[in-house]
Amino acid sequence: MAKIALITGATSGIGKATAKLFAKQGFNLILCGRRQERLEQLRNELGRDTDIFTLNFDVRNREDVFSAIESLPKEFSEIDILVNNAGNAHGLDPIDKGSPDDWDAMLDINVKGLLYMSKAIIPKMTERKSGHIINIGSTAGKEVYPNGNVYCASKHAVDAINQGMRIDLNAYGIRVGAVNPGLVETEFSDVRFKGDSERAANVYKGFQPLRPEDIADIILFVVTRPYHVNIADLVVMPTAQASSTIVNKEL
Ligand code: NDP
Ligand code: 8X3
Repeated sequence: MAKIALITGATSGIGKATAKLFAKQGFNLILCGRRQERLEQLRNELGRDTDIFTLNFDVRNREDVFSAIESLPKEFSEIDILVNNAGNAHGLDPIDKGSPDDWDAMLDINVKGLLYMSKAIIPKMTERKSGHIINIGSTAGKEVYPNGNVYCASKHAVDAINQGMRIDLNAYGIRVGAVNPGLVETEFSDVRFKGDSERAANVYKGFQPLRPEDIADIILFVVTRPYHVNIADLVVMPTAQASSTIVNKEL
């Protein structure tokens, strides 16, 4: 029987590339995001290869998260793989100049949204003693860079939650691991810089960043290992990147 994977943030970037790759591999998919038009496009496109169910909700809204998961039809209700990917950065300001609205957004989406999704889905995994959770962290969850303060804090929280989940779900045989990318060219910087596309494009200028498909490949690798192999924590950067602040533009 085909495995069922739920991907948050499937309407763009890493989540979308993962949805496309998973569909090709025959996973049945529950695709989540707020942009309904994009969800419909994906359902039409990927529905040719596999069974797709879409859910439109904001991960910040706890009630909406739970009712979305409860609304799943029976054939999609036993989720084998949860890819906790929805997330973003808002702003890149020193701590004294940062906007509390930006801080709320990052902590509510990247941390609390991930927790709500996990809380809504894990009980059925523990009941079945089966499941695999992939948390999308970041190099920003491994080191802090100038002006990254709260985004880095949110991804450090994902790092801690990933470890905590692995410990607490170990008794149930549920696999938990994180994939932590460096610079990937997606809509990430457009969102961070609030639609300033020139500033966003500059982030990836002068070197070859990762593509969302590179991360999708890695997520597929993680979920297709034999059951006794759990990739617990994986960091991946463009070859040009050595750390959050060191990027070689001479390559
Ligand atoms: P994108 O902006 O391209 O995609 C973000 C996705 O998250 C979209 O599908 C968006 O869908 C969804 N999303 C955002 N906010 C919400 C919300 N409140 N509720 C529901 N869904 C939401 O960025 P990436 O693909 O780059 O980001 C994916 C993940 O990868 C994030 O967790 C990010 O932090 C992480 N990451 C990204 C890196 C990069 O350099 N790009 C590097 C390291 C980690 P919609 O707007 O339709 O809701
Ligand atoms: C995204 C990586 O360095 O652009 O998580 O903030 S970075």
